[in-house]
Amino acid sequence: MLDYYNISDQYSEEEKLVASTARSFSEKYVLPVIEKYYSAGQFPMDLIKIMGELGLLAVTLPSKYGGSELNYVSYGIAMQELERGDSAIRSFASVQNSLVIYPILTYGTDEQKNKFLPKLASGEFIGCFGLTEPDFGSNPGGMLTTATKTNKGYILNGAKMWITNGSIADVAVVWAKFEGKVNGFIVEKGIPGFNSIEMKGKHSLRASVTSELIFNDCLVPLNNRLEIEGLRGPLSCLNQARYGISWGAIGSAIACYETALNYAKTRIQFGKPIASFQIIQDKLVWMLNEITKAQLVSYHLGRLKDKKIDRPQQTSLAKRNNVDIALHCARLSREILGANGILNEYPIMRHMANLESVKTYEGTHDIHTLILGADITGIDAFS
Ligand code: TGC
Ligand code: FAD
Repeated sequence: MLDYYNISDQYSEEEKLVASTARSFSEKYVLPVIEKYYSAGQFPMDLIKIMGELGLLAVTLPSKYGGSELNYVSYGIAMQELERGDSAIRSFASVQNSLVIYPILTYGTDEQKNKFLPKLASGEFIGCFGLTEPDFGSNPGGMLTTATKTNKGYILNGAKMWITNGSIADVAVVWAKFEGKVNGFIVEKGIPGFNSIEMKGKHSLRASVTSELIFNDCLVPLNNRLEIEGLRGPLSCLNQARYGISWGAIGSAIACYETALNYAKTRIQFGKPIASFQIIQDKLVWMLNEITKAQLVSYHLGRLKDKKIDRPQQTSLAKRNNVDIALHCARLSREILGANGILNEYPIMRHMANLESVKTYEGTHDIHTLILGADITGIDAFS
């Protein structure tokens, strides 16, 4: 796999093992079937248990809760390999690792941790994360979903939209306003007043389940509230997921680059392989250049995270840059394949379409521009 600066030589033995485990998983279980699931608009449910057994759903979770207890570089490496298969597989793992296990581990009570974490780690339970609403995407602080407290529990009312894994989830981490402040609640499948509907008609992330969650006087037990208040709760989870996405996007970019390179070396036009033409080489070198830079950014960010000296804005830079270059790699690769580039015989259009979602979710490209702009100028341009 593309590693022009031999970054993987810097990996520990444990990190190398994660790379080979996740790579073989993608090659053995994802690549042979993904086009079929993508076309059908379905998630390959039978892969969940295997990911759980391989430790890919709870990479950094302590082993006492059934996790792999590895570092953030390992988590990133795993996300890169999964997304080389498909963004939907990485999305599933991102949500489980960063958006469901992380908040329960970080803000949950011992009872919540013991009840939910082992089953989430093994894949017996599927999780989802409900922050976005129909009218509040980039600006989650405006959310309308509310929680009110009664003797019996918290009553949730409102709706969440675009929720990955929503209608297949056993456990939803849902953010709602309680007494005017954003709070997190663990909502279990099947409780009265909680419904989910799968969203159809996506041209992107077709192998991922995306759903609407509806709360209609939904009674959540008193002990299912997380111990965190304010928007920093959900945003702290996003820091973890955005970091993983920065690695994942490199996986998509590499899949496109390698397809284009192999194609260019064998496709003959004007009596020569198209790889011999300078314009084709320029496109390939642009990809090599940007993928290598992206790998260095994510690898170094992982080391910062492992030392706990990272800043959220550094994650914004990595997510923003890496998804953007990955999308551009997909477009250049598609051009190199000419008409063949649009066929599902090759993975390029699938990655290109997926990356359009990845560019939007977890903070759009432009929102990350504003986060970085505010950081360097001291001036907040959001409103
Ligand atoms: P702002 O006033 O800047 O901040 C509110 C409070 O939050 C704190 N904060 C953070 N804390 C931790 N990590 C971060 N990255 C943080 N950014 C801000 C901040 O210090 C403040 O704390 P406090 O204690 O003073 O109250 O917030 P704002 O209302 O101006 O909004 C700006 C913001 C940051 C929300 C916006 O820039 C943003 O990030 N919007 C994007 C929303 C988003 O990313 N949604 C993602 C939904 S989940 C998803 O997409 C999953 S896809 C899953 C998959 O399939 O992979
Ligand atoms: P909007 O916020 O309406 O933005 C529209 C456009 O306006 C964008 O280009 C944006 O950059 C721009 N814009 C907005 N505000 C500003 C500003 N202040 N200055 C300049 N430009 C601005 N959410 C979850 O909670 N959980 C999930 O699991 C989840 N999974 C998802 C899966 C998929 C496939 C997709 C597509 C989305 C998912 N999301 C999820 C939602 C995602 O996080 C939101 O789509 C994203 O945060 C953007 O919100 P929006 O789509 O409402 O766009």
